[in-house]
Amino acid sequence: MSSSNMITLALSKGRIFDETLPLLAAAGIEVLEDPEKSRKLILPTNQPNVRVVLVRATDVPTYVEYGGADIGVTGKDTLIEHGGQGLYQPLDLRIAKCRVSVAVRNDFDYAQAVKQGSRLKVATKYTGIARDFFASKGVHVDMVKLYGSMELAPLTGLADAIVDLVSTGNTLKANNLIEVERIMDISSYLVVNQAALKLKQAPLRRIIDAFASAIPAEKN
Ligand code: PRT
Ligand code: MG
Repeated sequence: MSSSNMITLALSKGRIFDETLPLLAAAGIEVLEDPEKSRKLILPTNQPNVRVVLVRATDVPTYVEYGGADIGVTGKDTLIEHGGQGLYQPLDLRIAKCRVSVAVRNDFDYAQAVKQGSRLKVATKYTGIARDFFASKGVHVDMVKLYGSMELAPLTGLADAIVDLVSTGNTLKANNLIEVERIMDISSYLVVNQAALKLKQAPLRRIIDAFASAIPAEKN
């Protein structure tokens, strides 16, 4: 875990950073530099004992698991693929919401392709989620692991289907893809290093409680 009485918070740039700012504000924490303008990877805050480290979204659980950061904010998608071992997950922050879905080309016969006992070529960054989902349907999957731009795979013949995050659906639409199944709803979670939670209990509790009080209301 990060040293002595310093609290280190791991965030990724972009939507997670942006949507975590109001929660930090509720804890009286203000980040003193804009990650879009600064090249720094460690950002100071107005609290001398709290700092933010900027890591790739997929690396947040790893940083917190091994104590490179005491706490972090990460998507449930990333958490499931990581496995969540060694992480205390006290709060669903209800931010950065989206869903994991199956999408195909709009001229592809998905219903026919997923009949029991069939094979489907699936491209995704979410191989764990995709494997479990298709196994539960009895569909055999040839998995193609990708790290980005999943939408391209069905358009180039690399795969029949993709498993990817969908928010507005605009990216799928722009690429002539359709969402054929929703696998799960996603939001971001607060994750805490288990040793840090014991050794830095008071300052971490303060942050967890302040975040809890500032979680956006469920809109349904
Ligand atoms: O982008 P980079 O490769 O650096 O990393 P990353 O994609 O892992 O990070 P980032 O910041 O893009 O996403 C971090 C987390 O935000 C994800 O793990 C999700 O939990 C959450 N999130 C919420 C999203 C979206 N909404 C989202 N729409 N992450 C990605 N997207 C992408 C999606 O992959 C697709 O390409 O946006 C596109 C679809 O958006 P719509 O609105 O067109 O449907
Ligand atoms: Mg991204």
